Amino acid sequence: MSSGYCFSFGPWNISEGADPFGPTVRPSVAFAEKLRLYKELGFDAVQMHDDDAVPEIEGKSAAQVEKDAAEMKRMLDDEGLVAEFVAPRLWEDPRGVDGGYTANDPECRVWAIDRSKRTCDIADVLGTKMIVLWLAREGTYIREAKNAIQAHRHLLDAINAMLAHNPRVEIAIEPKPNEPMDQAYIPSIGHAIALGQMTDDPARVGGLIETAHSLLAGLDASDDMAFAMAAGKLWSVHLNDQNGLKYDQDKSFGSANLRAAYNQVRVLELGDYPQTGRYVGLDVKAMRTQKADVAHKHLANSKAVFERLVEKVRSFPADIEEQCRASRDYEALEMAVLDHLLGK
Ligand code: GLO
Ligand code: MG
Repeated sequence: MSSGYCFSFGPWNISEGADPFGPTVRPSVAFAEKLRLYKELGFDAVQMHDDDAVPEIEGKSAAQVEKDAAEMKRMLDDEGLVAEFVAPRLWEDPRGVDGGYTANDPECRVWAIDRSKRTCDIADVLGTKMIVLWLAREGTYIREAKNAIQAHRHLLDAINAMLAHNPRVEIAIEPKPNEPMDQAYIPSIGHAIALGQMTDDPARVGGLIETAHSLLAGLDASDDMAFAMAAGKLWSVHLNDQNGLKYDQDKSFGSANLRAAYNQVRVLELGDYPQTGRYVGLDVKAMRTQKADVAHKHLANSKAVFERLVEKVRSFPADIEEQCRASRDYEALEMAVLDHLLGK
């Protein structure tokens, strides 16, 4: 049975396995080879950073950027793939060291906005409207480092500049409370949607919710998704999992907390997410221990778990839910959910 959902992942989800404590453990997989894997693993769309689409973007003129993006579009077409979104990768450039949009150095802020405008140009060429803003270094290690009120206004200026530069793009903010920063400025979907409402064109600003990011903020990812859906602002998801409050683990979907995964799928079903035409994105990492020839299993596994949970949600007895709610017997409802998940 087809679940009706369409899936995406990012090329960085097939990685060499480096971590802050050790070097790479697997050889690099060429970009073209990664693209070839998409369909094989059952995926239709590619999440992209601007410099995934146009490598070494910084040395290139606007015309060259568009030319290279057109070449990337041809590569995607040849594989029968589409770009889900493009995201400006500000956090790897030296000028983004103190955040790009919120850097104290005005020259860095100008650079960040210019680079983001190029990202919008690339999205046009790749045929997607969506820009994702993961605000990696837009925050502080110590509060005294920035004027936080001004910093939020700088974020608004940057988003407004992108909206004005390209009237077609829509911006999905991907909130995350910490890492790499001690404190990020837009730590939750509530902040993201509120910031969107403060922009010049609120209809063109929404959100992307990543499971691990909600958990790191001490929030429930399914309720975060519900909040965004109630506002018509859930424009993508990054499903994964997280074992407690530690570094951002990007574990396979459902691998740490199957019940929480079930509830994320349930809320997407309640909100008729497939009807919105939006993708179910995965943002998952292979374990560092994984050998090169099997370092993509986390993607297929996450998708398989998602699809099996769709079946679980769809086959949950609605009458039992209704009765338990009517009699306010949530112990019985909980047991019914556990029975269902355990296969009784
Ligand atoms: C990191 C983020 C990152 C973004 C990606 C797209 O914690 O989840 O993977 O999703 O860079 O902007
Ligand atoms: Mg993500």
